[in-house]
Amino acid sequence: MHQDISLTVGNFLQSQLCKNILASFSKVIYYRLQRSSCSRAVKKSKNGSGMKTLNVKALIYFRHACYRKTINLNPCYLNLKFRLMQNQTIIQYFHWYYNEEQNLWTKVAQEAAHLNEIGVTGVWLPPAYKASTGGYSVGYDVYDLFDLGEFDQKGSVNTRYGTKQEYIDAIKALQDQGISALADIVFNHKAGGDELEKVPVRTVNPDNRNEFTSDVFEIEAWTKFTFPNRAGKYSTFIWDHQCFSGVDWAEDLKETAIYSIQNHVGEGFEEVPSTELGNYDYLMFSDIDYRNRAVVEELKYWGEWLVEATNIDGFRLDAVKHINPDFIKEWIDHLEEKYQRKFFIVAEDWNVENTESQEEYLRLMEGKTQIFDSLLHHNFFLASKDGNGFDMRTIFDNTLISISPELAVTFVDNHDSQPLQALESYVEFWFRPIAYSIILLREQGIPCLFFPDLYGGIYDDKNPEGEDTHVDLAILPGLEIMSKVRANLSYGEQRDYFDHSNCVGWTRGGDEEHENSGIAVLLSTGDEGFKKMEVGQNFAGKTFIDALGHREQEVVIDESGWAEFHCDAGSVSVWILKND
Ligand SMILES: [Ca+2]
Ligand SMILES: [Ca+2]
Repeated sequence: MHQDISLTVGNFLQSQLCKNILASFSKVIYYRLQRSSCSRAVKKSKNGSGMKTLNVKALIYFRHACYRKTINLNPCYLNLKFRLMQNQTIIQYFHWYYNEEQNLWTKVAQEAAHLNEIGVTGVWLPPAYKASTGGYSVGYDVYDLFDLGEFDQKGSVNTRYGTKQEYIDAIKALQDQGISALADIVFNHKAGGDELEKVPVRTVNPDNRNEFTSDVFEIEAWTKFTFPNRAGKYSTFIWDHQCFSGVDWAEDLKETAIYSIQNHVGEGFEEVPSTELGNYDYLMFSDIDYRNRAVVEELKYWGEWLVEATNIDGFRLDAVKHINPDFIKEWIDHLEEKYQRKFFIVAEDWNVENTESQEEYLRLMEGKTQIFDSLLHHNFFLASKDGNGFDMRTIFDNTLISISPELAVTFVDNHDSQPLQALESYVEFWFRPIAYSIILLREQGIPCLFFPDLYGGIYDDKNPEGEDTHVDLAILPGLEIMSKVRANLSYGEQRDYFDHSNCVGWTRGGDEEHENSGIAVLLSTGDEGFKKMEVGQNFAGKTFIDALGHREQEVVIDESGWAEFHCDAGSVSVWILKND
């Protein structure tokens, strides 16, 4: 694995190997490369020497050339060695109502080999630290970031998902399968303070948080966090009202309002990406104030602690539109600098209106994070409701993937959009295979599967009208097949046939590195469909079959590389080379 090769950096940048790495490397790095002096060499490498063997030494040369730094070998690169040639696929490994008997950390460890088998390369795990509602919490009401299920706080040692050791074991089990583990990071707020403090506040207009509606007065608020049962282990930092920019509950007055905390770093809210409601710094609980340098330093230290305690590979950042973006950048830079490695980072910047705010966030972040494409999810939702009334030629209109495919993480649904949750906009079942074919089998974007589509989910909760409601999310047929097709066959030139309002398709021409690669996808939101599409002349005379098994016929590619492909009504067919 450590054998030397006689490639200079210059030779390396000209090689096919370099091109292959770029094709499947973190898209963030590619984004940065496009702006660097390497870009010309990289473009030229398309006509390179055709090397096929990957090795670690070459990767180090490569990184050295990109960053002009000495880079130490670490397990991250070893993982890459096996991952370079494969499309990336993430799974959100939980949903709001995860209620299986087995705790989640144990389940994911047990499932790691299966996830690898179906082509998953990254697993987004839910918030792992103790929340204010202890063992019941989904995890977003974070109480103590240093308690990963280790201390008897908030009613239990374990979190809803297990203990610290089970979390560490789960991450290790994933990494043993070459899968990256992503931690869910909640930096907007803290909940469940240990002690009351007298806090000087001013109320603001809830619809325009820039507008004060009172003079300064004192309330009693739960803004002091001392973590008595952790007793200073890992960190002695005590949080108080100097660390927060707002709260919404006055204990002494028993009153809810948006209280802007008047602390030593400022009297109003921080500037954050979202200007909804005038200023959307305040979302819930005790809102963290990043103008306080002690807070910034504590959370940078916590990041180091987390990386070293868990060996995590990357992060999903919660609610970034409510958080000071300078802090996020500083935090990422700090960890990448300290550990001399890239973390895979995807930010939640929920928006279903327009691309402008997401473009603005990418600009602010300078390409340091990927973003979930909530706009594409929204289009899926609308299309699933409209049936054949939706013009599938417009499915990518007003989406992140259409303007910044390198940085888009695509998904069909998540824990907020699932039935009975806050942003409920669940894509209807009939359309889900179509939506998954679009995120899994095209070149653009890194797709994120949703746990219930793979495992199902059965739960009860109140609907918005307050009525008891039973939900049964079925396992999605064909999802594992499409995920495997993505991992193994969906490579090469993409040809698009988005030329009909209900029936659209595309092909991938295959490449040399992936045996039998090359596919054709045809979907219809209306009647049974057919379309002539080109897969490439190298397939002339070859037979294709529907991997999903909806269509029983075989399709033979003509001598010019074209064929007529078919799909059922309201369905998708994924055509792959028939194995003789
Ligand atoms: Ca905030
Ligand atoms: Ca804040």
